[in-house]
Amino acid sequence: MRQFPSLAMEVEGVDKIRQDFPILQRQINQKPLVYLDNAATSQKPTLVLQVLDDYYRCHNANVHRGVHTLSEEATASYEHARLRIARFINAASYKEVIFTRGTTESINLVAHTWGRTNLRPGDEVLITAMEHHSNIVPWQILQAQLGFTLRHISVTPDGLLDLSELDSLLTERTKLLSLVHVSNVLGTINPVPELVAAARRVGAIVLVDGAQSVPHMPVDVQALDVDFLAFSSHKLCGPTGVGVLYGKRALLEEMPPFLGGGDMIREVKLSGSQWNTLPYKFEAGTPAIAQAIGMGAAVDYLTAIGMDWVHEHEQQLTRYAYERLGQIAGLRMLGPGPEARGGLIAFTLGDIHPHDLSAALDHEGIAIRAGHHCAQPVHDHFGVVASARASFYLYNTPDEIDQLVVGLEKARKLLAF
Ligand code: 7TS
Repeated sequence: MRQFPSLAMEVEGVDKIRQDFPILQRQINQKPLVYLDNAATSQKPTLVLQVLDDYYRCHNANVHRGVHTLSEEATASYEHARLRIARFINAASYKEVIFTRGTTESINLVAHTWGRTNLRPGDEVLITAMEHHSNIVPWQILQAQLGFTLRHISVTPDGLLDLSELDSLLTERTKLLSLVHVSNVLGTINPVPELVAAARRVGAIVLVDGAQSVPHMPVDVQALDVDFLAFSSHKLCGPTGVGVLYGKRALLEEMPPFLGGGDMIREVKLSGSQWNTLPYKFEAGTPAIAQAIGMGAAVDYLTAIGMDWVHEHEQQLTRYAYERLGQIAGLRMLGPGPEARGGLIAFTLGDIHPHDLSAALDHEGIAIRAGHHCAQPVHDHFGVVASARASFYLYNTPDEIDQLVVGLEKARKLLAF
């Protein structure tokens, strides 16, 4: 097996980190790429690219089935990735880490298995008004079939969860509280420990959508005491097509399987089947093997940098961006001040359509996201159809924020007032 260059444990600064990401050398429209669309997907370091390449060149085989060297190597790498990811979120056991296609599939898995078994008319599922569609629609689909009640915690004008009505929303009828850790539009970091404590008092379980938190800050499932945590590889420097559902072992043991097929069974007879043990019970068919191994490498990379460092770096960038963007006439930021938010800022600029803004910035080599970011209800709440969003990661710099500000000023003069 080829050896990969070991990661420098000492972070000598963002310049060094930037060298790990080949795509950051690209020119877009004859300008150096300024990549500020990390909430949609992050870029990938050389380490992850090398691991993917090495897997396909040297070890490719199916997992958990072949009694031959390649299959054993592939299985060992796949399971080793699971172990490192379990450690990354401090799961009590690798059995609690299920590979899925990503956050969306993880939430759907819980809806289809735990939800279908445990929810009936009269029960309530509580979400929030700042959810990504992937934590709204699965519950709406299930609600139509099972007839439980879906309620939501509202959002204050500051972009925080309105906890003033929590006592009437979270009651003995509530079976599940399913909420986003960090909003992909408002950036709000929600008070998960406080909400878990409130849910415990009424006997509800808690699912946390960690799509925008796990890549950006230390997340410890045991310290948070969440029942389920969903997150995606592609937002944390890993490949697309894979993600994780963390679940507490006792809950996962009780849940029926999600998809049926190979690998998730212990024994199949034409008269009936028995399910495999955890985590395989929830992994039917050939999994995204290379991607899961790549995700393991991404987690190694982030661990070597240090998640505290990543979070602090983004906090500094966000404080700076908040101040700089606030100086642009007509620019309205959605969500709370920098002290309560993660590394992203969604905004509108006068009457300029966010798509036009994004296209104008692209001329300058700057990538942001424009649209409703798969979170229409929270945009409705703030009376806008769409927003532009700049989102940061470990390789972004204050200089890139300056370039964003210059680009926005230019766009403002070009497109409107
Ligand atoms: N939850 C949150 C909070 C998200 O931000 C996203 C993706 C998802 C769930 C779904 O993740 P997936 O990997 O299953 O697609 N958010 C975004 C975004 O803000 N722009 O593009 C994707």
